Amino acid sequence: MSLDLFSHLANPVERLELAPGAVLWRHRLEAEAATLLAELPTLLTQAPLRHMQTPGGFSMSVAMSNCGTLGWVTDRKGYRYSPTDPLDGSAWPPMPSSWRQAAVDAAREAGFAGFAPDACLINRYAPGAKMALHQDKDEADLNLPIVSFSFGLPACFLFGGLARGDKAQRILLEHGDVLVWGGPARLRWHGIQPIQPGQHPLTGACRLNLTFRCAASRPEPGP
Ligand code: MD3
Ligand code: FE
Repeated sequence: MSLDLFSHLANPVERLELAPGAVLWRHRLEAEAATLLAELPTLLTQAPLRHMQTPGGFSMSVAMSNCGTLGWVTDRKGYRYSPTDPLDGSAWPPMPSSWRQAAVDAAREAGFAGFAPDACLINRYAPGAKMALHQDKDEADLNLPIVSFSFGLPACFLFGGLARGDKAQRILLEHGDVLVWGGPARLRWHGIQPIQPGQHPLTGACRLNLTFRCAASRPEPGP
């Protein structure tokens, strides 16, 4: 007879270099996930999830909100960062310090010391929701990295190249996974395939993704 003393522990954290500038840690936030996600209800009471309109007039299948001093928004006028929530003109709720710290730690370990996110986009995927292949280039300084946390239902992430038509790799993103994209990987095309139905003990029938960005340009150091 063998005694299982370890099955209650999180899966081991595995670090993968997907490409120059792109690091994936599988299961990195598993143990911390419940604590991090406990911040969500308050944030989403202040700034509810909503399906934004694309400039072309389509409703996004991913429901979104933001926290931090800037938030990513889209409507018929285009994609941009806004200091206020277009639903009511109020400031976005502050970024929880536990979220910021977890993102800053991951960025530093990926080689991006001094990452100072001012924006966190909250993406909620119900089954069937997807994100078409795109580049993230609405931020003022495209040399700065983006950090992403995945929670809940798994997703098939499409990781393309620097040209739209480059062949994309498929990468499974699971609960607690952390990605950092910077340097030569920062402008790679990427997307999320439709989420499959399922239930997760912490998120229920959805996937949550948090992306931490430095959206504003930072002043040059003075003389
Ligand atoms: C690769 N979100 O919000 S996160 C997005 O899972 C976005 O919700 C996806 O793409 C999601 O813009 C993917 C991983 C990610 C985030 C930013 C990137 C990958 C990236 C920026 C450049 C290259
Ligand atoms: Fe993106």
